[in-house]
This record gives sequence, structure tokens and C-alpha cells, in this order.
Amino acid sequence: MVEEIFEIIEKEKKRQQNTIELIASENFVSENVLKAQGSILTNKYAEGYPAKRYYGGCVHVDEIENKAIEYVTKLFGVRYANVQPHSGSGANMAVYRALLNPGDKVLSMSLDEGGHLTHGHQMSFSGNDYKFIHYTVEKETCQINYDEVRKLAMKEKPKLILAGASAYSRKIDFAEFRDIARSCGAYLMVDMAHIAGIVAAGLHQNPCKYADVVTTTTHKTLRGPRGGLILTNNEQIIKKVNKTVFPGIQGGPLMHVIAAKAVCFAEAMTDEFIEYQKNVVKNAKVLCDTLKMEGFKIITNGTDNHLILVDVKKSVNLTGKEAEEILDEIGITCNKNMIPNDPTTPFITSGIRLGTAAMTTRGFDQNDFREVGKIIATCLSNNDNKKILDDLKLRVEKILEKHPIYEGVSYE
Ligand code: DSN
Repeated sequence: MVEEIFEIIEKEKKRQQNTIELIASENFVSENVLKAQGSILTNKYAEGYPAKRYYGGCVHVDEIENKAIEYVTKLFGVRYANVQPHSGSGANMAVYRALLNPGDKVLSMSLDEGGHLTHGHQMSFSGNDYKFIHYTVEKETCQINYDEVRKLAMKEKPKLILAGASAYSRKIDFAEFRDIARSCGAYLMVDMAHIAGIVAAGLHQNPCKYADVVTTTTHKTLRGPRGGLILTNNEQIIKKVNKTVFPGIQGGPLMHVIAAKAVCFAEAMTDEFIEYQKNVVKNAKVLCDTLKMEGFKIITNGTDNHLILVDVKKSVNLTGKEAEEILDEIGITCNKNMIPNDPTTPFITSGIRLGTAAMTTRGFDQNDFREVGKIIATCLSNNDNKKILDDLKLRVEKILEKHPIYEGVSYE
């Protein structure tokens, strides 16, 4: 039975090696991150915080957690960090519970317009526990209109304003958000989950300079293990956040994951990582321009970060679900995604979201992404032509062969 599990893991490894991974929230971690996350630290209970634990034998996990905090505060130039959240959703829940009372008003971007489930969707705890109101993107440009956000904030007087998104391809002006939050007396929270790696490399305004509190996941552009993180410069806020994370909503921290986070933070301080993030952004522009040249409609008409939102309905009269499935057939993985003013549902959608973080880790360069753009365009425009799809599959295999990954990792 145990072998069965390792056989499945090996099959998943091969799937990852043999497909072009364009899900904007995924990446390939380093073998050192894998090693730390797969370590004996998983055996240790360490409820509490360094030097204040509810269990004995925490001397070394204290060292690990202190190192993770030291590295991440240096990386983002911020005073305090809580590295224990098991996920981005948990990190967001902790911040809401630390700063708000049930029913308090929050202003955020809705899921449909590019926000996240935990930014107030009715199906999430967030939309149930708090009164979320949403700013939208401009109809023409699909970009945030800061004057409109300001007007709404002044009218509604929320207790907290949330900036950050899961499917927004443009820079976000956190300084402007801070000004708006200050004008209406709200806290400013930034969820930088998607762009954390780009921020770490200094290629996007750093929200830690402007927000009262910042949350993120560690596994997207930041390229660490799956997990969450909370950052702030405010001593009162970190005290409340710490109490909320433990014992408020979590029990024992996952010390093996915290060790892997520390490895990722250390890696993110290297020159190689900065170069990598520059390539992530350049590659996204190339992929975007190639699709535009092939006649595809891109939401916001471009990208400033790692992701591209494609309106496949207007481009090739397919739903996002259909496009995702057809690309899957030729070895390209992406996800269907709502676009602003989408008339469909999250399970169907009119768009697909593409990201360059994972394949840039594998070494894909601008030429490779040009080829990927052409393959995607040809595939979606000829989705019922088996001969063309077979040919595209070979083209996918050819690029992948040039950029192997996890060759020394085996579960057999
Ligand atoms: N599911 C993640 C994403 O794909 O953006 C966010 O949690």
C-alpha cells in the first residue's frame, strides 16, 4: 500500500516534468526547499512561539523559526513577521480576526474582478463574517481607478481596505491605497500573494512600506513551500496577529514547512533570484505580446507582472473551461478564470489565466515563451483539428526536453 502512494507521487513528478505549467499561482521549488520540507522536523510539536512554547524539546525548532523571521524581515525590509500560517487563507483570516469585529465593513476587490475568495466572497468565511463591499475595475481598461476607490471609501467608511489580487496583471499603487485608507480612517491590508517574489526582487512597489499589515503565500512567485505569512511594522498589530494565529485559529505550527520557508527566504535574497524575477516579468510580456499578435484579447491589454488574463470568449469563442481542457490535451496546464463583467460562472468562465513563474524556473527564455504563445494560439484556434493538435503536442515536448527539472529526485 505504501508503494502505491509513492507510485502516484512518481507519476505526478512525471506529469510536472512533461507539461508546460502556466498556472500563475504555481512554481517549482528548489531541491533544498524539498529537503527541508521533507525533513524530520515534521515530528515536532511546538505550539507557541520561540522561547514561549507549550512543549519541551523545542530548542532547535526555536532556532529554525527565529531564522525564518530574521530572513523574511530582512528580505522585505519590515520589522515583524509571523511565519506560522498554514496558508494564505489562514493568514487573511488571522488578520481579519485580529483587527476587526464580526460585521465590520471591509473594502476590497471582488473575486470576479480579480480579487480572491477570502476577499469577501459569500462562499468564504470572509464574506459571511464581515460586511465586504467591493471596488471594481474600469470598464474600458479593466484597471483599478483610484479616484473611484477613494470615492467609495469616503462614502462607505470601511474599517479596513484590502489591496491585492489573484488575477490582476498590472502594478498596484500601494502608496495611493495608503493615502485613501488614511483619508477615511481605515486600516490598509495588502495581500501580495501573487507578486511576493516580484516585490522581494525589488521589481514592484513594496507594500510593507505602506500597509498596516501585509499577508502573502510563500509558494507562488516567491517559490517556497505551500504556506502563509504575515508582515507588519506595527508592534501592536503583530501582538494581536500572533495571538490570533496561535492559539486563536491554529494549533501546532508546521516546523518542517517553516524550515522550508526559511530556505526560500534565503534563496530570495540572492542575485540569481533577482535575475529570475526579471526574467519572469520579461517572459510574461513576450507571451502577452505574442498572443496579441495572434489576435487574442488580453484583459488590461498587457501585463506588468507574471500573469496574463486572456479573454478566450472574445478571442476564439471558447469558454475558459473549454480552453483549459483543450490546452491540457497538448500538455499545457493553465486555469480557467473569470474576467471582469464575466457573464458566466466560476466553473465555466470566459477567460484563462497564464503565468510565467514556473516555466521561468525551468529556464524557459523569451524565445521559448514566444513559441509557447504561438502554440497556445494555434491550439485554441484549431481545437477540432486532431492533426494540428498532435503536431503541437510534439512542439510542446521539444521545448520541455531543453529544460529538464527534478532529474535527481526519485520516489521509486
Ligand atoms: N488559488 C490561488 C490562485 O490560484 O490564485 C489563490 O489562493
